[in-house]
Amino acid sequence: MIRYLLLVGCDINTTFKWLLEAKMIESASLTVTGMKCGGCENNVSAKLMNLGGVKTVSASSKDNSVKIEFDPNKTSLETISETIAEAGYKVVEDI
Ligand SMILES: [Cu+2]
Repeated sequence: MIRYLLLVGCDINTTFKWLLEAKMIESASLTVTGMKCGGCENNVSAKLMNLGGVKTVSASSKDNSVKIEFDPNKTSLETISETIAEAGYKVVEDI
């Protein structure tokens, strides 16, 4: 019985942590021009993944888009935009 309760407690804890983590992740889709090929996509992805707090990057030269999931406590959209610009691509502001 005690063992059972401990297991349940453990499960709740894990679920709670997962929910907390999911809540801290923000996703965004940026319009980025200047990427011409897979090399550009990899370049953008690698530079963004090097920033602490970026979880996933999906760059598409075809769609002119960079989709990201990041922890807003560790980085910001501003930093992400700057990093893309520094890599030589243009982030188009959504109006
Ligand atoms: Cu390229």
